[in-house]
Amino acid sequence: MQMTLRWYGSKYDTVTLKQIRQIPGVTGVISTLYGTKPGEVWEMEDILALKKEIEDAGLTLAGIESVNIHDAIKVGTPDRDQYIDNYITTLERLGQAGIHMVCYNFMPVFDWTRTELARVRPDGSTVLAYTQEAVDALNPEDMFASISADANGAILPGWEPERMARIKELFEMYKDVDDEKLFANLKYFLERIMPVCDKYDINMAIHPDDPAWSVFGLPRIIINKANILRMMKMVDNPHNGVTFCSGSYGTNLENDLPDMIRSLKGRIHFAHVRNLKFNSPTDFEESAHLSSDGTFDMYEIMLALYDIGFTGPIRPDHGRMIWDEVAMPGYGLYDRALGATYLNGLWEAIVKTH
Ligand code: DNO
Repeated sequence: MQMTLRWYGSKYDTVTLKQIRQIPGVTGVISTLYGTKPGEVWEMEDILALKKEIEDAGLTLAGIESVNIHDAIKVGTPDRDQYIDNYITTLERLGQAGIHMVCYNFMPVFDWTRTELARVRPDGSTVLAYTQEAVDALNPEDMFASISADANGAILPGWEPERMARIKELFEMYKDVDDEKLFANLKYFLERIMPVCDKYDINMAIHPDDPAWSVFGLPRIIINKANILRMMKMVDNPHNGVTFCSGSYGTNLENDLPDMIRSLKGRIHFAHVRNLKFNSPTDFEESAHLSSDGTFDMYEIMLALYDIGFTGPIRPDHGRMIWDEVAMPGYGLYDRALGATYLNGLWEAIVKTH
């Protein structure tokens, strides 16, 4: 595996490439052209400039998170082919630039959802948190207002203001889309992009829905082992793979994370590894990565990745805000650096004892 950190680009991120380069064992970053909108074709010169900036800092660009999917593709409207063509052009250019892993998600309207961005933990750190009760008490517009008010001035991925300004329209678009329709639209999209992925050896890595259940009545399909195996079979190509995100699948305590990992051998192209602490099955907060700080056994998760021969990029996921850092919630330097170091430590021990 290759240890990486997510980096939003020098225009958007409070963390620098120089800082990332100094975290022991982190050799790459996962990045994106953060200023692009879903549906746009990425310019080759922008892709190459991003890659060069990262390589000049002594790191590699280990993959893209995310090339986002336009709603026309998820809803399956008549203009979807145009947006899929654009996506294919972007993939071609990424392939030509030597980039072989692309993370994306197929969540309607919202990307990941949290109800608090700065819940205070007993040690004084602040973390992202979720309670179903809070979601049930809010309408989607209010949810956006409270999220953006807490974001330390950052634009959160999936919560871009121009997108949220269209929230009513977006809900309207999805009103006839149920789980089956969403599966069918995902299949259609994957079948169209697989030839370009085969040609350039691009591993597509779908990110799970977070939390792993329906929010605000919207369909959500990338939530559990049965659905993900269905997705793997419906387009049975090794380039059709997943981002195994422990913190997203783990929101549903019925998901057995090590077992899911073992069932996805050969199809996990990217790993997000983080821990959650549950206060009740519908109230959780993002703890430190350490097993004893949360609910998951991080050793078992890393062992399962080792057992399936995982070689792709991995990253510590959201970190806590500690040591008075001010950064995009979940994406500060300090706690993610601790997370990377801890995961590297677990990995070293597993490698030496197996
Ligand atoms: C949240 C992230 C997600 C993820 C996308 C992938 O912090 O894990 O925004 O990047 O869902 O497309």
